[in-house]
Amino acid sequence: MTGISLIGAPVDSGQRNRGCLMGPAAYRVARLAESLHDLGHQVRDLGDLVLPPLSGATCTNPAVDQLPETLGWTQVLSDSVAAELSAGQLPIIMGGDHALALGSVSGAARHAAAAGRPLFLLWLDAHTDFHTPLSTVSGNLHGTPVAYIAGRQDFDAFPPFPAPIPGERICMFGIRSVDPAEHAALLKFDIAINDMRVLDEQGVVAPLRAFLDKVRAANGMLHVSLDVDFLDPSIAPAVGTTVPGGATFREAHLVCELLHESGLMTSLDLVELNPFLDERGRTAKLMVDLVGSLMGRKVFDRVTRSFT
Ligand code: B3U
Ligand code: MN
Ligand code: MN
Repeated sequence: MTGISLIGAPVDSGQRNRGCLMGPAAYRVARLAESLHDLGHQVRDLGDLVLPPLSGATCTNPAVDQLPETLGWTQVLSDSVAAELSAGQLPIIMGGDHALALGSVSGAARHAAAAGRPLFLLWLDAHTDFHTPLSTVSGNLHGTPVAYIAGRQDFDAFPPFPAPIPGERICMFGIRSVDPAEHAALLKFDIAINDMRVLDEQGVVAPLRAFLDKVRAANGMLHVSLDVDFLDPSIAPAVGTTVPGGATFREAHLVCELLHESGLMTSLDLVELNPFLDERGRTAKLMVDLVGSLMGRKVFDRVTRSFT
């Protein structure tokens, strides 16, 4: 039994396809809390976070969109995630676009530093989200959290990231869209980038086990950030930035089941669900199912047969 805190984060400031702000409501309609409760967990829904009064912050890159809003979300998310972790809870952040990870991982990093434990990051995404506010071409800040978390420069408007996570503690899965500026910067970091080529050749088990072994050996905390576009758009259409060739239903469930068996995950983001783009709630339902696998549900009950 785990104490789970559901944190609604109606963040829509990290990109320009409006609709992610409906994500927390969609997770509630898809019965996320009830499904976790049915798995035997104690669940508290803390409701939705509220954007604090906005600053007048600006950025020298004129493309950057909605910086004050994203700064506000970063602050409230960081505080909320740090508080829940300190209370011994497992926070699940119901997004909201991926800009929310600027705050959620910052909160997890603050807590891990206070607890004297190293924080690891598992990034399940089609994208590396490794832009800085100065390198982004789209100006969409949902493309920047990993750069912030890894301690890259040029986040002047943001609070300094508490205890940046070294590249060796970051692992990505599902990658299939990387911009040239991100690519150049990633070469300077030792991040495990398991792109779709790696998954096609090796499957998810070996690379994921290798990463989880490192987390366990270091007695680390593990933040998992699950972007809907990690999944193939044919099974998860409700996302603004679909990229073909994503994780299948079985691959995604297997990742979640392995994570559950490891017992290592200490916080979780659910990001980029845009219910406005969904088909009869199927993406929201799939995400709820995946969280079920993450928290102990087996898709198939294994049947042991005896042939003697
Ligand atoms: N790298 C591109 C595209 C992108 C990043 N994250 C998402 N899309 N979801 C950018 O705009 O930074
Ligand atoms: Mn993302
Ligand atoms: Mn993405």
